[in-house]
Amino acid sequence: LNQQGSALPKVFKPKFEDYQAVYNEIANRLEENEDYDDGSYGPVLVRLAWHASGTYDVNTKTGGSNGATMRFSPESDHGANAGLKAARDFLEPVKQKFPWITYSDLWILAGVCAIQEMLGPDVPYRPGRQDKDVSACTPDGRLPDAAQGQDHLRNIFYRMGFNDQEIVALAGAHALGRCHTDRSGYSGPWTFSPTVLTNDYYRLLLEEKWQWKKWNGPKQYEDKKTKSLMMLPADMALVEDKKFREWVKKYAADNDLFFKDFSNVVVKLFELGVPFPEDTPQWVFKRVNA
Ligand code: ZEM
Repeated sequence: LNQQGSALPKVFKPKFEDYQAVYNEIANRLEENEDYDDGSYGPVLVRLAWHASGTYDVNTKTGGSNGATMRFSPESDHGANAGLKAARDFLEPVKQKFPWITYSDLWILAGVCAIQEMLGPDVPYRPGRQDKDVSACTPDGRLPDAAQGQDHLRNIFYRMGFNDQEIVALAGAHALGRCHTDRSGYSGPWTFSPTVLTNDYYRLLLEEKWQWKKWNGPKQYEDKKTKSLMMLPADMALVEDKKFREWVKKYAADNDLFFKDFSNVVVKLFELGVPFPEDTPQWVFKRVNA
């Protein structure tokens, strides 16, 4: 019998180097398919980690990144998760190569890797998430609806345990990636460099003139000058609301402040509802390409 009182062989106890090897594997594959979007799987991996975590409810302590329940229907079929199969499928060979890592830890590690490799701040990481079964799937409607404004954002993010400053800092992730008509129905990127994390999202929100896009799709904004960038109604709420707007201005003016606050709030997001044992180490992974 081993320490757990089980007759099974003692489980492999991975260390920092083992997780760094997983990080390296992901980092080296981010740009393996130049035809995928803007040439990197980074943005969709960040979105997977966010949607795995953002289901958390502080009151019932359900949801969050501890479980990876988006592997299962119905959670995988929730409208908000449309398109995230691309990210889960990208990570499946990584799971096969490193079978000791849980999906829950892998998805968050991939988000951390993507942020760092896309030139974002260091994002400290702790391992220890456990996968749960289908019965732990969260109900639909816990993630934000892009068509709504500030009241909705506050309802959704306060439920996760965030404040106004943290909401604005988190939204800076929209410097990355794009909207897809076959996923959310919306179209286009927020910034001119969707595979590099900067504070451009805030600068563009404040500095560009935004107008309704004339098209048959859902209501979204386009920049008047180039008509090549987009904002969601929920993005625009950050400049319409006085309290949110103060933080947008701060982050637009100071990329270092944005990086510091973004790193802190993303660590908080990625750890929502995770019961780490007392002695869990926290690591910063070494970058591969950045
Ligand atoms: Zn997003 N997000 N998000 N987001 N998001 C999209 C894409 C991405 C909202 C939202 O409705 C949408 C956060 C917050 C919020 C990313 C990260 C984070 C898309 C487009 C929509 C509609 C999906 C598609 O069509 O593929 C709303 C309303 C939010 C409330 C504030 C937070 C917080 C994020 C991380 C910290 C990322 C990286 C993408 C780009 C994904 C990709 O595939 O390129």
